[in-house]
Amino acid sequence: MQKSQSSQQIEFTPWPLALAESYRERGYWVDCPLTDLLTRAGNPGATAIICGERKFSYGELDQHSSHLAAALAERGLHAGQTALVQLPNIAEFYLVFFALLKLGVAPVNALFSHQWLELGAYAEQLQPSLLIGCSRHKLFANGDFTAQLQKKHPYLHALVLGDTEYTENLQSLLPLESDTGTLERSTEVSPSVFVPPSQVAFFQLSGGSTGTPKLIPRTHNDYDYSVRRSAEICRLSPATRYLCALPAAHNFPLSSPGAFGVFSAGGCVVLAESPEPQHCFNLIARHKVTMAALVPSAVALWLEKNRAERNEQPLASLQLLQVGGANFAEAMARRVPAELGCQLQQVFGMAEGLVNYTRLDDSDEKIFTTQGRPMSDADEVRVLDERGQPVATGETGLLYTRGPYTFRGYYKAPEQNARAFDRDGFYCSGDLVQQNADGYLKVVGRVKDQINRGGEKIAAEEVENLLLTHGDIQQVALVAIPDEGLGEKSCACVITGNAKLKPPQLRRYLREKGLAEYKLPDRFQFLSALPLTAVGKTDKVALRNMMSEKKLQETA
Ligand code: AMP
Ligand code: DBH
Repeated sequence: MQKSQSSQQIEFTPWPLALAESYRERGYWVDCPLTDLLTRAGNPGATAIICGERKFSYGELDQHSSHLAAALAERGLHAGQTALVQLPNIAEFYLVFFALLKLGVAPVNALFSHQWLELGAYAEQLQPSLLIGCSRHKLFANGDFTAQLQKKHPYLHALVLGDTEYTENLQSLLPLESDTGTLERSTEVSPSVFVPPSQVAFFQLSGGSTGTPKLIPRTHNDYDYSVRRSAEICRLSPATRYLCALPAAHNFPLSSPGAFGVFSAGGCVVLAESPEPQHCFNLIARHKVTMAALVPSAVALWLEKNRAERNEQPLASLQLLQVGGANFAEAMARRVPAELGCQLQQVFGMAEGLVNYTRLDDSDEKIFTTQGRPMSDADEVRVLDERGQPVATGETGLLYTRGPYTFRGYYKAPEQNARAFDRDGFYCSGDLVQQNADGYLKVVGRVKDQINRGGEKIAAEEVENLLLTHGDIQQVALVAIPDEGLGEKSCACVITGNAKLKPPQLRRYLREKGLAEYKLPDRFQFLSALPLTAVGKTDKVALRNMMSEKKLQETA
């Protein structure tokens, strides 16, 4: 029986009709699928990706992704389904991404640092039909995790890529399970499915502030606009050589303007395994990289390394360094052009939508002291006090926003959505900002219960809930403590009746629960009571102050 169109569409909260129409009329939404990024620049022979010793042209990326899409279709995958993908910074990340988009299967791209707790939570929410992992990750080093997921989700197809020559692996993995020989595959096929560009293309990950990680549906139209506009602001061209050193799945290196922006302009993405300075400096020199994106903690490492290598010029080709994801100190911002010899751009963005940039022709003052202004004229920003009233220009308030690429609701999370959006559909990011008269924003703090560990976001509640399942823990609060390298680290304040309880035991406990390593508390502090607010809730502000004043001693 033919499935109806609506049953093939993935659920999401749409923009109100009138707004959607105005976004189209004003040219923000152009109703093109994101897969058009591969052909938009019109030069199939140009190199799109450099990954180690391998290069992929636009034509190859287009063709390989079509083959993969066709092969997956032969396996029974079809539009309207979802996929759970976890790949490191390798070309196959994009190849798989585009294959799934061509098929109309919406992926969530888990970060490579995620473990089974995160992946399991995404699978629970999405009920995916396909799992793609890589044996470089310990979860996929043997078949246990896959088998475990398949037990819960019996219709889950799984592809695990080996550790070398991934593309060949992808090809060889494609035959149906029952097949012994190779699969006959047309080289021309692109599965002819039609997912309207107003619909969900994929899911972005929220840094979160709740117990379970939340998923952000992103449509073709909204994401494509954010990519096009970002590429324009950053003046990308076919000559752009972009170093992707942050995790490829993250919204910043994916779309601000990130790899997708580079594809839209016909430039080249050079993949780095990590932001480690020596590795990146080698890649910059070897491939004449013109642009890179980093979090502040990585900038500090680059500056240090660059100082140590005084006489060499490893960064000679680098014209623009984008910095975002976490608070960036003005003093360090000033050092970027002075010491690395390239222009700085500050980026304040979120996987939920709104992205702010300092512009390339802004004054030094703006570039060093602000986190930029919204990329789009259609971005609506309100800075409100706790009663929902606008604050005066330049005063601190909560950031609320809506616009043509800011989502309207987390996936299947009505309670969370009721709290995260106001009556006018403005999303409250939980950031405390100041907006000056010409619209530039400074991020001065946050009210969401989150720790920003060098750009990696930790929802306090998620870690607290897990620790509370430990029989010896009566109460717990996770708070941020200042850290020179990362900006913030996490400290778990614990109340226990067991005087023998030690941090290594608790870390082991969390690891066994399948929690990502970066979410494990950096410190544990055993207390006899937690400070309370007037209404009896844990007073995290007081606790944070206590913890940062105290010379913390780990009872390891
Ligand atoms: P996420 O929800 O994981 O996409 O993280 C987005 C959050 O990262 C924002 O709401 C901010 O709290 C933080 N963030 C991103 N960029 C910056 C920046 N340039 N300065 C300070 N905080 C930032
Ligand atoms: O931190 C972020 O999430 C972020 C930072 C810069 C982001 O999503 C972005 C740019 O798009």
